[in-house]
Amino acid sequence: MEMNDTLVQRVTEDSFMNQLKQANPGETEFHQAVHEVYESVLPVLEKHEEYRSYQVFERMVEPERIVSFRVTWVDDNGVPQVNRGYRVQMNSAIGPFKGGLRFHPSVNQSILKFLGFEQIFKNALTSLPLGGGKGGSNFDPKGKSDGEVMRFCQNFMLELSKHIGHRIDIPAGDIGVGGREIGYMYGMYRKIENQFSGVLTGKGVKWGGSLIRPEATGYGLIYFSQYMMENIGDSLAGKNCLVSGSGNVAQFAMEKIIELGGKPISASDSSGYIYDEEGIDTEKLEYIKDLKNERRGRLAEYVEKYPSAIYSPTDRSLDYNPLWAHNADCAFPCATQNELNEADANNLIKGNAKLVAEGANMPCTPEAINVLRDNGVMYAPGKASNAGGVATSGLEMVQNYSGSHWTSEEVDRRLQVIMKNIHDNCLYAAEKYSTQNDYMSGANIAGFIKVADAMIAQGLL
Ligand code: NDP
Ligand code: 2IT
Repeated sequence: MEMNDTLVQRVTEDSFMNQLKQANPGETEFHQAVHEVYESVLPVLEKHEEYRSYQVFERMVEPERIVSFRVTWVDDNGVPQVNRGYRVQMNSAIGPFKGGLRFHPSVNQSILKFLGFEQIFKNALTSLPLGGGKGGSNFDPKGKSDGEVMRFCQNFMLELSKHIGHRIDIPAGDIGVGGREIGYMYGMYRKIENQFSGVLTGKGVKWGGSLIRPEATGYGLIYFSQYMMENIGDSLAGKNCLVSGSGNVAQFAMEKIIELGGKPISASDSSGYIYDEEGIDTEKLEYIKDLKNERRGRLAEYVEKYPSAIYSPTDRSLDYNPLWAHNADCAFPCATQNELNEADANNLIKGNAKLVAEGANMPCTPEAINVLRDNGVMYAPGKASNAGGVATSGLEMVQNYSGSHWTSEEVDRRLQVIMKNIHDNCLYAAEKYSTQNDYMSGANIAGFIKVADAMIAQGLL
C-alpha cells in the first residue's frame, strides 16, 4: 500500500523526534524548539536530497561542544556558594559561536540547548557571519549585592575564558545579564588574557561597546512588527499594545512603540503585571527603567506612583496569564519561554489581537502558535523578530575588529535594514516552500538553508 505524502512526513517526523527524545532525555524545551524547526523544514528536506543524505539536520541538533563547570564564589557573609556554569557551542558553520548568557535559577542544559539551537537560525537570518551558542548559570542575581554579583561574574569568567575568544565564541547578555554583569565579566577576561578584545558584546560605550546595542532587541522587534503591518497596508500608529516583561527587551520595545505612535498598555515581571489603560508614556517608561535597572525593585511599585493603573500579582494556580486577556491590537511577549499558552492565544483572539511578535525566545507554546495561525493572527517567531539584538552585537564586533565607533544614527540605520531584510527573506522563503505570509516557517527555512549549505560545503564534521 502506498502512503500519501502527509503520512510519510508524519512517520519520518515521529521517528526523528523519538530518537531525539531518547538521545536527550528530559530536555523538554530543547525537544520543543527542535520540533518546531523540523516541522517547518520538512518540505525542504523532501525537495533536497543532499540535506537528507548529508544528515544535515541530524548533525545540527547535536551541539559541537558543551562545557559545564563549577563556579564557586563567596557571599557577603563570607560563606562559599556553588553554582553551575555552562556554554553550549551549538554550530559554527557560518561564523564564530555567538549568543547570550543567562543568569536565572531555572537555567539548565535543556534551556540552554533550546536557546543555542534557536540562535543558529536567528544568527543566520541576520545575514552576518555568526554561528550559534548560548550559556549561563543557575545563579540568581535577584537580591544579591553588587559585590556578590561581581564575585560571581569574576569566578564564572575564570572558567569561561578558557572556551571563548573574539574569533571563537563571543557571549553577550540575556535574562539576568545586562551592562553591569558584562562589565564585571569583561574586566576579568581582560585581566586573565592580558588583552583588550571584543570577546563580549553589550559592552559599555566608553570601553568598546556599540551605541544602540542596549536598545537593539526591543527596537528591532518593533521595526519588524511595523514591516509586518506595512505588508497589510497598516501601521502600529494608534494601536494598543500588550507587552510582557519589563527588562531590556520590553523597555526598548515600549520606547519604540511610543515613538511610532502606538500605546503600550501593560508590562510584567516575575511577581506580577501592570495594566495601564491610559498607556505607558515616556515619563512612565522612565519610571519603569529606573525601578527595574537602578533600584531593581518590583513592578508593584508602579501603581503606587500611577494609581489609575492596576497591578495583579502572579497567580500560579491559573492555567492562563490574565495579562493576555485584555483587549489589544498587538501583543509582544518579552519575558521568557512558554509564557503565552493556548488559553492565552484564545483570549488574545477574543480581545481582537491582529499581531503577535515575539521579543522573548520561544514565549509562545506550540499550541498557542497553532491557535494564532489558525485564526489569521499575524505571528512572528522570536528568531526573526528579536534578531535585532544579536545583529547589533554583530555590528559591535565589526566596530571592534576595525577599531571604529559608529554614531547612533549609523547603527540604527543598519539595524533597520537588517530587520527589513529578515522580514522580506521570511516572506520569500515562506512563499517558495510553505504557505504565503507564514513568518514562522519562512524564518525556519531561510535560516536552515543558509547553515545547511555551509555545513555541506565544509564536509562531514
Ligand atoms: P531581562 O533580565 O532584562 O528581563 C527579563 C524580564 O522578564 C524581567 O522583567 C523578568 O522579571 C521577566 N522574567 C524573566 N524570567 C521570568 C519568568 N520565569 N517568569 C516571569 N517573568 C520572568 O532580560 P531580557 O529583557 O534581556 O530578556 C527577555 C527575553 O528576551 C528572554 O527570553 C531573552 O532570551 C530574550 N532576548 C533577549 C535579547 C537581548 O538582547 N537581551 C535578545 C533576544 C532575545 P524580573 O524582573 O522579576 O526578573
Ligand atoms: O537571544 C539573543 O539573541 C540574545 N540574548 C542576544 C545574543 C547576542 O549575542 O547579542
